Amino acid sequence: MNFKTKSKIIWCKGCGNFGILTALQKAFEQLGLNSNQIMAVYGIGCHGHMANYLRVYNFEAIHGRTLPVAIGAKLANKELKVIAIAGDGDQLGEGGNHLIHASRKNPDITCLIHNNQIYSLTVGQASPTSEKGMKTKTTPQGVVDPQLNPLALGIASGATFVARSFSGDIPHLVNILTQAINHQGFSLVDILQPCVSLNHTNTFTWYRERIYKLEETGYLPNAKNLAFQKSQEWGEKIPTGIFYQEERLTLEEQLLPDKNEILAKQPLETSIKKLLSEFQ
Ligand SMILES: Cc1ncc(C[n+]2csc(CCOP(=O)(O)OP(=O)(O)O)c2C)c(N)n1
Ligand code: SF4
Repeated sequence: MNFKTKSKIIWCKGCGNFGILTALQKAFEQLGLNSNQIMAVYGIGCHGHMANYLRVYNFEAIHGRTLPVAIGAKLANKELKVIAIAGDGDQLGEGGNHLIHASRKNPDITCLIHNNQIYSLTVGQASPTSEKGMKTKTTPQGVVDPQLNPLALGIASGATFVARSFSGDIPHLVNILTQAINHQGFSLVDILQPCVSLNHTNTFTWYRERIYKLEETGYLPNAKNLAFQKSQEWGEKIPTGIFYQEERLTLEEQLLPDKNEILAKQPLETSIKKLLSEFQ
């Protein structure tokens, strides 16, 4: 199945988003999925341009609100694979609250954070993951706040699959994405995505000098306390891989236990006109 569209890609040359697009398309192929089985919901940002490049059902939500829309879509049609595609500003700033509650509720959806550690579409303001001391348009004297840690937040809030990968390592990213999409429950993937135009600190080289793979160290992602501890590692060495995974009932399994009950396929028993008249 071909997941490419004919749209002209307008990301900057060398942008880390290219690797994520390629890896996602490969992951869908490896999982044997068709375009009409997948729904992607985007925030607003450079990452959101992917809505034009990925041939699946696409919905561009408003800034920070990918997850409520994605959860609604999954509840309406649980046969769909639903992927929320967000930026670090989008998901950890404006949409931070939604990440906590999606992790807690465990809907069977996947959330990808294109983490370029800056607000890119609006050309370079500090985001919640910008490095301390980094000079940006909103922090001319350097960021003073500590970085927000998406993995630690996901683990602490109850996410049942928490992983990190790098857009410069496509085989690793494909592997993590296939496992995240296959996971039954809320899967959170923090993707280190260099923004070559606006973030001159966290470059491809910077990451390559620091990244190592948890799976090559004998690490097992089944202990929450250890996962939380590992998620704190950042700086000289940056771990990637699956930090934590557990099985827990999903939101849909609890709210819609009948496997055959697909809300979107039920006959509409009410008159929309009558319903709307109640709000006039
Ligand atoms: C509620 C709201 N606040 C602010 C904006 C303006 N805005 C649009 S995109 C963006 C930054 C996007 O940064 P990020 O989410 O990190 O995505 P990136 O562009 O880096 O992919 C901002 C602040 C908006 N559209 N809506
Ligand atoms: S500004 Fe940064 S994130 Fe946006 S397209 Fe260019 S390199 Fe990519």
